[in-house]
Amino acid sequence: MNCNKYLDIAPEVAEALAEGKPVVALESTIISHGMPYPQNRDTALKVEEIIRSLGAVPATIAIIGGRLKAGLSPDEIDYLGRTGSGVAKASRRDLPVLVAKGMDGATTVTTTMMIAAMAGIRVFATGGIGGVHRGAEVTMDISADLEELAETPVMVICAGAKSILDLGLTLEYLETKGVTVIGYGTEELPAFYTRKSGFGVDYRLDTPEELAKAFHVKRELNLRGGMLVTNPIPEEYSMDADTINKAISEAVAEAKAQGIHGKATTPFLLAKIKDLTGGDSLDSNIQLVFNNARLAAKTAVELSKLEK
Ligand code: PSU
Ligand code: MN
Repeated sequence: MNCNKYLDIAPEVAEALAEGKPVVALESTIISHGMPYPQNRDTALKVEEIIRSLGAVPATIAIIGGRLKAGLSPDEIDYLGRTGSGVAKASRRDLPVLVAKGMDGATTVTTTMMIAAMAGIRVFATGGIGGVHRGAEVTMDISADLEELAETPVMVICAGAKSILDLGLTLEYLETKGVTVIGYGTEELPAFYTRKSGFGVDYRLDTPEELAKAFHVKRELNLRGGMLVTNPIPEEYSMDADTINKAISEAVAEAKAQGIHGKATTPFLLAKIKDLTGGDSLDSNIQLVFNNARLAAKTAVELSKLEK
């Protein structure tokens, strides 16, 4: 466990880390900007329950009153859910000012990885990551998440990336940066709402033990950076590819027409897709987060055996 004067580690999380017990980090932008209230709060609380039921300790991460928090109370989770996009979406570049001014921030994959690493947490479960946006060859819109994966030693377990992104360019970028992309039980990169994307991953691994071992070896080799595990949405919750791809194309066209750019792009697209698909995409989204939380908890349990 590490110390930093701006970091507050919740007592339950601090105790687990001190004893080498498994801990799973969770992000908060998915709560504030990724889902509507109250489903966002209920999902976040249920994810914590799932992680506990599998023998790990959850640490939901956010910035509250300028403090970097590893581990939130149910009230803090409710506050982020209720306030929604009224809370700043905090990426790496936002941290200094939010902390200096004592503000609140919802952490993206980037800042959740940063704060997890500061606390000594190695496994992180989320829904989807940011990546290279469609049209990035003109807009240069490339998520800071990819740089963080290249630098910060945290395993990120997600359901792949939505095709609001250019998945091919996202994989090229990760390859350049030396980030291993693993498919859990699959050779194909999952596309969040669907199990298939048409793009291959670097390696297929089939058990939490194998995931833990690969990450452990990476650490022992002193290789910097994280690892990306892509876990396909369970078949019964996956969406029809044509339906979702049509909604995504419409959302991307609408964002372009309205001149949406910068940090607003991803939340705009997520909200638009949810509107266009009714409740379906939200249900799928919730289920894939549960699925990732289960895999992350099992992997954290295996990793704690290797890193005792
Ligand atoms: N993709 C999703 N759901 C999300 C996000 C991305 O399917 O909630 C959020 C995550 O917090 C991710 C962030 O780190 O959006 C990426 O934002 P940007 O593209 O602005 O880097
Ligand atoms: Mn961006």
